[in-house]
Amino acid sequence: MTQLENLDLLATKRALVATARELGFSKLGVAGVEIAEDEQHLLSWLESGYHGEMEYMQRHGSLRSRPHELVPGTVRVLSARMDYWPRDAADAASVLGEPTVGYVSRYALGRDYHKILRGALARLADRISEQIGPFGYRVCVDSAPVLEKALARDAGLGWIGKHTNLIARDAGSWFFLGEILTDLPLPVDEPASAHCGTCQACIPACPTAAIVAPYRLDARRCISYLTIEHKSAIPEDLRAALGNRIYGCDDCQLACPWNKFAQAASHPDFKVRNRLDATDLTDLFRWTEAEFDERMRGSAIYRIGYERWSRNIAVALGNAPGSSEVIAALLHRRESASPLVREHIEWALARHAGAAGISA
Ligand code: B12
Ligand code: SF4
Ligand code: SF4
Repeated sequence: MTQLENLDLLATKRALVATARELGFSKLGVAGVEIAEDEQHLLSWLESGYHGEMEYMQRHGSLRSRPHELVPGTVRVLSARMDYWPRDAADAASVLGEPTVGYVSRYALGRDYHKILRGALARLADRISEQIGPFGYRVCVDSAPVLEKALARDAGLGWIGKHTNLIARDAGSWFFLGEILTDLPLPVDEPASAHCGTCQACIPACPTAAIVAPYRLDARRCISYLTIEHKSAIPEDLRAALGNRIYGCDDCQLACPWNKFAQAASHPDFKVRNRLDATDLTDLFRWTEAEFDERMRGSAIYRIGYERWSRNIAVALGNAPGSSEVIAALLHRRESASPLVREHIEWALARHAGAAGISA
């Protein structure tokens, strides 16, 4: 293990910051492990049931706000951000305004960010241990129970906006977060100050009214949750509001004035793959399971599987104008679909039948 008394902690931190930039992160900061106030908000959020079917949120409870209990010996959290806005993607607002085309959230148009960030953070830790010798650490990206936004705020990376995403003054909010939990007592950064001010633009911009109060998200209503995390049927009363959003949702961030300062992704793996930025819903719905597996491998979308993907597209087809192509695409999958997908196909067909004045 590293001999702490011989280690120049400030120089180590400078090396971390510089190496993080070389590895594609736009910023790295250092936070302590105390986030007691955030823990209270987390517990009250869980108590309200806002996590829905995300039972892992309930299961981990306060462990999420105690990195030193998750990895004993942790005294600092290195928090890093990587920008993902895909510069060359079709314009988000135009796709959202075109109901026959599927809208895929900007973060999922390229390769799965988990692997990219985890790989880069592991390389960062390796590079530092080459300089200072072995030290205790664990890399986390999303999957580990860590309250990433609160720790990133304390590391000076940005503030939690009223839509509950982290925002940086010089980068908006289109970035991912990743952390290294460590036993190195590096100098901590100043927490970032908040700059939402009197703005509330994200709250009415949400299609499903999921931001129930500033900083309070009822995930059960959030389209990101409904299309990605929620495994069973999408509640009928929310289906129309999904529009053409088939994987995730960006509306609250698109409404945020700070995103005029957003930075485009520099990592090549965030480039659009499989024309997911603007493909007709009918084409997407005709993919077989084998085509889904082949095209989505390496994408975050692969994790939801063919069934949930098909369920989401069936809802969007129910929200699209009832052209003969849309009806034909729905009918084509009707018999072979799983019970879950079939129920959503029936809903979509019934909507079109209703709109055409024909009894469902
Ligand atoms: C669960 C989860 C979700 C859930 C719940 C979201 C949520 N707000 O919690 C769902 C599936 C809905 C979701 C959606 C999205 N997610 Co998500 N998600 C997570 C995950 C795994 C845990 C988040 C968590 O701990 N939530 C617990 C609740 C309690 O936290 P919170 O709502 O943020 O509440 C905090 C504050 O708002 C405040 N607070 C709460 N109540 C109150 C009340 C008052 C009065 C006050 C003052 C404060 C306050 O305290 C809380 C603790 O700090 C993190 C990764 C991680 N390990 O952290 C990614 C993460 C937050 N997600 C991320 C992304 C990109 C998204 C989406 C943009 C994806 C998309 N385009 O579809 C959307 C955004 C939706 C939104 N408006 O937040 C990124 C965010 C990056 C960023 N810039 O902030 C993360 C960090 C993943 C990553 N590694 O990059 N996500
Ligand atoms: S991601 Fe979409 S549904 Fe979720 S809070 Fe933001 S605008 Fe609402
Ligand atoms: S839209 Fe306004 S209120 Fe919402 S997060 Fe952005 S600055 Fe804050």
